[in-house]
Amino acid sequence: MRLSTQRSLLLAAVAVAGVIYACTPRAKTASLAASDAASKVYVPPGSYDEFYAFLSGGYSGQVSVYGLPSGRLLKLIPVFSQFPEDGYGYNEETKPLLQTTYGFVPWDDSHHPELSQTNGVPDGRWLFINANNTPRVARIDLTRFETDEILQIPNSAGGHASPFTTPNSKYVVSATRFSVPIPNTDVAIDTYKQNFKGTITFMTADQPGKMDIAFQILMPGYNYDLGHAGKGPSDGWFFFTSYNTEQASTKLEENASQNDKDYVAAINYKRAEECVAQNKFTTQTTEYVHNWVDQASRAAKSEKKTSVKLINPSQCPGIAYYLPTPKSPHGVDIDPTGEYIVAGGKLATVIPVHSFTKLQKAIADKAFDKEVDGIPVLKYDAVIAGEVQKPGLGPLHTEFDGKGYAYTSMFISSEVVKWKLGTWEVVDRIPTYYSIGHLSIPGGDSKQPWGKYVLALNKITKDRYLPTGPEMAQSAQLIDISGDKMKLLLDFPTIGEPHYAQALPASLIKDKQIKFFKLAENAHPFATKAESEGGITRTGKRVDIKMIAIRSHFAPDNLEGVQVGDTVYFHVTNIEQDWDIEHGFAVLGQNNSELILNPGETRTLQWIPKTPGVYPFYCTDFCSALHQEMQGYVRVSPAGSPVKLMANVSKKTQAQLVEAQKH
Ligand code: K7E
Ligand code: CUA
Repeated sequence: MRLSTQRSLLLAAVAVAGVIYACTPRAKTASLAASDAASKVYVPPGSYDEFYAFLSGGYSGQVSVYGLPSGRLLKLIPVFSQFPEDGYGYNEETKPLLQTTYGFVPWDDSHHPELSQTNGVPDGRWLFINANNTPRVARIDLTRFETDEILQIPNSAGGHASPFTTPNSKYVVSATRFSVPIPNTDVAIDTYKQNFKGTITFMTADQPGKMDIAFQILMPGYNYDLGHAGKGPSDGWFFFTSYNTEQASTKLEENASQNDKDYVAAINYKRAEECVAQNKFTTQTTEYVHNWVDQASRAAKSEKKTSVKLINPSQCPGIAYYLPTPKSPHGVDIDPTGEYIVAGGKLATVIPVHSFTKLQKAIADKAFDKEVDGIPVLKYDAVIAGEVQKPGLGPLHTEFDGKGYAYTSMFISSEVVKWKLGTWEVVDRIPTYYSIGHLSIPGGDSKQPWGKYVLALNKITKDRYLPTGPEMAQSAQLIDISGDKMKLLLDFPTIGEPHYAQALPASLIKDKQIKFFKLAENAHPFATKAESEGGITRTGKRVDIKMIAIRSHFAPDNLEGVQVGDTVYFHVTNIEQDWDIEHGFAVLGQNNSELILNPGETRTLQWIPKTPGVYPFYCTDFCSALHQEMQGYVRVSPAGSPVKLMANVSKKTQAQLVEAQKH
């Protein structure tokens, strides 16, 4: 088929698909009797779901946690975006997590949740997720469902191909979506071909609180899209899709869709480790930020880093190869055996599958077409294992069931297509509503998929739910893959755009949950462990208030001596030692969110009062029958007022405070 014909066919298909969405009210769950489907997703009250599913929040910057098969929303975990519901990114303890070299960045666009692995199987220790806009990778601890660490990625613009893991989570990776000048400098945009480069970054990830850039590989100035680690025989390799091999800097829609084939980059990272050990790299001065939570105080810290090891492939032969791949490939997914490398060419008419065995042979035989910037381009015929013919339109992402089948999402034809590894024949297809992006099978990108369900993560919801104005929540659909034929079971709305999701058996996580923080171990510098330890102190224009929260009061709860012009810090410690007993804190007129306090932890709210008066504060989390009594007052006087600092703590403490103030 001529290129232009193929392209207009695809565009026509897009248009037709659009018409279908607009006009046809879809039959309700055509594929399965409703009661049968309902019984398969019914989790009786008080019972637990079989799987935790972690859905990315896309442009909400968060992760949402759902139970499967019920589709119950269990939790929102804030990661890259401030979250007023629990004070994340607003309180003093978590603000440092959002520091970057661009300053405080309270938002991002997160696409790919990635569970940590042991021997190629998700292990339930951590969840990683990428920030697309200001390239970063975060670690979420799955004993607390909290963001613990965020590492910024220098020499990168658009951290999209991220944060895929190696089989023991020694590394997670990020490849830059946008090529830019490296280091980034002021050049004319039309010098793209000479001056713009890509990078692939390997980050060490197996030590909590110690993520760092292990090394970066300088790549040709293409767009890098997605990646996956090899496993089994291909362990030690990493695969990344690239598009815009045309190196266009304008109107990519047209200009980056010219070449019949773009590339999958095969990176031998064991070879990269050798080159690092042999000093075959350049130490580049650059700046990036590493943020992590100090577990003793539960307060985040932020540190600046100043250099990276940058490997140029021409310095380190054997580190990188290109596999020609039709056409503007998006996802690249490795089957559970580690032999097959499946690419989803957005504009391709087939699903190409490369063979790792053939790749090794092609390298040994030097079956190269040419070289780009020191990277050999292998011959397509020398590496291709097979092509899935007529799969549908717009293949994006593939996951595996561990029984020899692959499931590919088809964006344009809005369906999941099931096909057989090795014979490449399509064996089943099921429509999605509508425009599926990623799909997710529990463990479906790992060595041992748990199978059972595929979750379709759709871009457009249209007529599936009661309308809610011009914008509808995006949607996930749960499909049963336990039999020969896929069966649609359930639709549920998502938070933000659920690009990708990963799921694993609940049993790997649920019994490891921390229920409260031990007060005795709380090392926060302003922790208040008993009512008698509360108080108010002044250091110049800074006022620190230490306070406890317990059902159903704050202590102290009357405070005086604050003046206009002061910056006040309320350090509130929840001294409860029981599961799920939370308190909150908010003060009238604050330019901030509330605090939410887990049992045993201290959180700090900054407040800059602007006018004299008496300001109430209260508990925002309904904690007991006398929750409405859980309140207090802070008096604000004009600057220079003679009103003395006062906190109504026990007499002894107050006497000590007064004594301290005399000195
Ligand atoms: Cu396909 Cu960002 Cu992984 Cu969205 S990406 S769909
Ligand atoms: Cu404490 Cu409500």
